[in-house]
Amino acid sequence: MKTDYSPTCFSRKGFTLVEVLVVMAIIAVLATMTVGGLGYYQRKAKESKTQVFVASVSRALDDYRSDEGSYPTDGADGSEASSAILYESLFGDADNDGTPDTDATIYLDMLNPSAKGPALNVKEDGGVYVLVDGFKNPLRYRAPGEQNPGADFDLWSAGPDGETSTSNSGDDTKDDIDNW
Ligand SMILES: [Ca+2]
Ligand SMILES: [Ca+2]
Repeated sequence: MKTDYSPTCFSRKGFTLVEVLVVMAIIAVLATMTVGGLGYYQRKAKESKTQVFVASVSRALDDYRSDEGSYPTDGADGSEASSAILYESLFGDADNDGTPDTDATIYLDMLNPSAKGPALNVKEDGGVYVLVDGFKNPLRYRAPGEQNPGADFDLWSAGPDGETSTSNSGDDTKDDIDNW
């Protein structure tokens, strides 16, 4: 039997320009929503990771003080360089060569820059190992602390915008992730 595919069966041979434009507009809106949503969740994940890391580093600093009698203070001024102090103190790598020094205490195992897999929390920055947040920016450390009333140290991340201020004020600091 022969099926009839004559034009009278399918009176329309294609899409009109308007239909094509409408479909394209819908696809564009959906794509924008998907990409925007993805970016939002990626940022949230990095923020959470940073919060967890700041808490881990805080605990390690308390362990350091228990052993040493005080928090590391040399160079702990809240500048980007202060992130190297954290790495050197908590990974027992005072000469910052990527391996713990002889007889040094490691307070945070996860800081090993030569560990297998991507180094999530340590970055070599200009030949110096520093601790980085979920956005790959150096953590900031200041001891004695100025932000916590009676605090021993201030520890913070510049947050999603990657910008911060050692005075901890201004627009750059609104998204910072800190321990106070
Ligand atoms: Ca070393
Ligand atoms: Ca910020």
